[in-house]
Amino acid sequence: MKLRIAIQKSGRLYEDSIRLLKECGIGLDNGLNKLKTEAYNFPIEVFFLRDDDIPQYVEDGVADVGIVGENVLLEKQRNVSLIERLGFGKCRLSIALPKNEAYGGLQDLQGLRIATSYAHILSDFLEKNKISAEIHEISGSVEIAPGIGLADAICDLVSSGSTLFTNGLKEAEVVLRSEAVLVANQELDEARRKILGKLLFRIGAVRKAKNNKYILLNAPNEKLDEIIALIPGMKSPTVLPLAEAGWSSVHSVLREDDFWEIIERLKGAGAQGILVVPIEKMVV
Ligand code: PRT
Ligand code: ZN
Repeated sequence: MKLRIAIQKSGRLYEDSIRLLKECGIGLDNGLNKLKTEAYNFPIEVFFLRDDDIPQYVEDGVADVGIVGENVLLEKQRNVSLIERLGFGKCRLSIALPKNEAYGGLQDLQGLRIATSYAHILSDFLEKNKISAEIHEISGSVEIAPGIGLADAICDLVSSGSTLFTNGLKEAEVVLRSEAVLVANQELDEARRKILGKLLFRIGAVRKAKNNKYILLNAPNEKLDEIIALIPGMKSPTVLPLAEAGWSSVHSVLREDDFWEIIERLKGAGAQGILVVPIEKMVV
């Protein structure tokens, strides 16, 4: 019994999807242009598909789970379960206008022609905000639509914003914030559910590790209590005596977000030789 996972065949999610599986200790042969491959050390089979097709394949049970952008998931409106956000492929689906057009808020979208490949998401958004606009569904190169007179505005994915900029457009309204997500068929059998559970456990450990750093520092013994109080470790920090009398080495785990602020305070409290190292896997 194997869990069949669909990932993007090539494109923006391909590399991060493969990396995630590798970080989960799943060994795959590196063969591009394949339709599918099996892991040699985990009961999983990987299907390489176009991202647009993944929700349907998972709904139909051709694949059991899939990795796809939340934007695609919502647009395709398929009956699959969102299991986990994966933290990569981040972008936003935004409405953009020609840069010289004044924009004072949603009501300025009233009556516009908006070109998009995300007609469902956009129409839900407009309806929710009681805006009536005309949606022109087109499948690619949405950003050129205003320039060629096809539309007054667009609704498309943005990450750095440089595509909008080079096409003389400006971001006016964020419709959706998206990232890659793991989706699953709604009727997985017991055996596949078990494998999915194992995979999720590993994904959790990899993601937790990414959000945390291992910290080592030296502290004068008389400052130990103060320094330890600053570190919100997994449990309590490890404290080991140094060869030099009166000093200890403190080891613990820090959240990436708290990192700079705590480092400053540790230094202020007398910590020295602070080392911060990445963690590969973290199981708590
Ligand atoms: O061949 P296939 O159909 O599988 O791929 P695709 O061409 O449809 O998708 P692909 O590989 O472009 O994107 C896959 C997924 O990556 C998307 O569904 C999003 O979830 C996610 N993602 C993240 C993005 C972007 N960032 C992104 N910037 N998808 C597309 N873009 C495009 C956007 O459409 C625009 O043309 O990049 C341009 C804007 O980028 P900036 O950096 O100039 O703002
Ligand atoms: Zn696509």
